[in-house]
Amino acid sequence: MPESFEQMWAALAPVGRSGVGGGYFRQPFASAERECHAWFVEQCAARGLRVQSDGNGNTVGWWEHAGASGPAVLTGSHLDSVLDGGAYDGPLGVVSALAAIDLLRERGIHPTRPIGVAAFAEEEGSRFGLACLGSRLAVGSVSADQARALRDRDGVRLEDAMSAQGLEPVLGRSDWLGDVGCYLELHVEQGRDLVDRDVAVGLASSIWPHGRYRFDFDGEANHAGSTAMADRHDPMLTFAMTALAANKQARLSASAAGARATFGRLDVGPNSTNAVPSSVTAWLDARCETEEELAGLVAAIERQGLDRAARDGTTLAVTAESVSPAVLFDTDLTRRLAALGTDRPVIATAAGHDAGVLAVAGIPSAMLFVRNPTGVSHSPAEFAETADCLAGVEALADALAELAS
Ligand code: HGY
Ligand code: MN
Ligand code: MN
Ligand code: MN
Repeated sequence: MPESFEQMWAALAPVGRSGVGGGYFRQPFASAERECHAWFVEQCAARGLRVQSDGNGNTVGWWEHAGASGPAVLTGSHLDSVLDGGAYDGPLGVVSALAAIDLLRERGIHPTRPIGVAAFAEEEGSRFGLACLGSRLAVGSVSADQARALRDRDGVRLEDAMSAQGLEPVLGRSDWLGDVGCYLELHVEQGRDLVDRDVAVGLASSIWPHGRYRFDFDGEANHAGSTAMADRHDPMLTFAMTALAANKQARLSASAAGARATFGRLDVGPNSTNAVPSSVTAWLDARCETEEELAGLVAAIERQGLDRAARDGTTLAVTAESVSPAVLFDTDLTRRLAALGTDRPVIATAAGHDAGVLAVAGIPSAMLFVRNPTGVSHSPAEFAETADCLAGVEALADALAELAS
């Protein structure tokens, strides 16, 4: 008997918040306290969905009602998380998709098109550094060779991580996407638009362009005690001034919604208390409303970092590791879904999603957002009221009935 939304959530959410080893990846590419991937396969099987795992770590449960044919309607999201992330970002879309299929069946609706529920791999790029790795591999916007060059923080190759999880790595464009006519992703809102408008469900208009840039600061290791301040070439100082410059530069943005710049990850070599570091590697996450502004923001931060490095006698090298272009979701699809509800706002988001990858690859895509009372995300504090989650399931079921009948 398929579990209800509440039962599925009770099983999955605490696992998602458990924060294994300072982070919780919840996905085949990494060890997980409880294999959420295995949980997803169980839930698909409990519903008689045909489970398909592609060679990129993605898994899809297909509901192919008797006689269903034609372009499939794909829904779902991701099960992986940022380090110590919340329970809703990703899993809410997967659990809601399974619950929406249950609701369609309860309503006696038999879709004439196949409906797929996807669990895309490594959407956060938490382990291999590339956002939406699974969906990018599936659509072919990241090549198998690029993926093979990826290493996690311990130097583990992607294919070895997949094999260790019992997945057959056959990296490259997934043929199953060819049968997909449109993709609809339900996601907890990562912001406060819906709560400020007092609305439970909304839609996405677009995703801001954004990227992840590796800043390598190199200096001169030395003794923390016997080295005079004037004699140091300290990469931590150059990093700190660059981080300050990034914050200032983002605040200077002329755009209404403002730019975003975050250094959230840092590696220090050799990471000793009593030694001036030899190197500092920092990762910048930058986001703007336009690609032109994003390029300008990153260039300005890099320039100020280089100027500071010249002053400190250190060096800086910047590498773009993951760049996501601006996304406009399918307006017809979004308009059809907006018409299924009342006063459903259509809002832009600065958070990236697999739906953005599929949209850029030419698959008509749309997103449903569920109200997040605080707007907080990428934090254990991320939350959504069950009533709003169930409103999201209703909205998703209505949308699937509209699109797959
Ligand atoms: O980082 C993001 O925007 C998304 O949560 N992957
Ligand atoms: Mn996220
Ligand atoms: Mn997400
Ligand atoms: Mn010593």
